[in-house]
Amino acid sequence: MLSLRSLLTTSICTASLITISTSATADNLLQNASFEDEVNEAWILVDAPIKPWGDKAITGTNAAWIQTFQSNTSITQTVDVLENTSYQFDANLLYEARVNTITDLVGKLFIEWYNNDALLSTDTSALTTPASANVYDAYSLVATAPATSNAAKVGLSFTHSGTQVFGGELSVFGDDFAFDTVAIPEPASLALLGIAGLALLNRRK
Ligand SMILES: [Ca+2]
Repeated sequence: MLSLRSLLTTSICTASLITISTSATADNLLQNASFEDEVNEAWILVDAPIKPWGDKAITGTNAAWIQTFQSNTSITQTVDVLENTSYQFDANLLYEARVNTITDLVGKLFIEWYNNDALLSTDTSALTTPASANVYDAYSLVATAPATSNAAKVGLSFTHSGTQVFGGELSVFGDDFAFDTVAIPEPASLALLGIAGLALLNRRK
């Protein structure tokens, strides 16, 4: 049976997570985020064509077919950003069941921060092959735009040494990407929430 303290701690943690997850605004800065427009040029696609894969789309009929059996695939889009502002990149990815193993496959989400055309820094998050194939999983990367940045190249890539031949290898599908500002609670706010919880706990004793 849960003690009051552990129950309250759980509640506080849950409240914190809800605060974080709902603080993003509803604006998606990415164009053609669900890949429904096949000729939209917002995305730069390298061996990752947009196709009407009806059974692979989360919404609509199109998804990006990321041909990970090729040696170097990527999907990127460049958007305007504000310096010293935090952003969250979300990508929904479906890994097909592997027939042939791709050794040394390296996947990552990344955000490259630019001041005009000058690269300032890059944030990355490694993509690991999920336990279950043929179902979508959500992957996220949260990072803060450095000072003077005014643009971000947002996307993902898969690379490997390139020894596979076509047919039977792993592909990854992507749909419903998002990139938007996100408010990260400051440590002081979280501490206040914890103090409020402890005060409530003491009152209940
Ligand atoms: Ca779609």
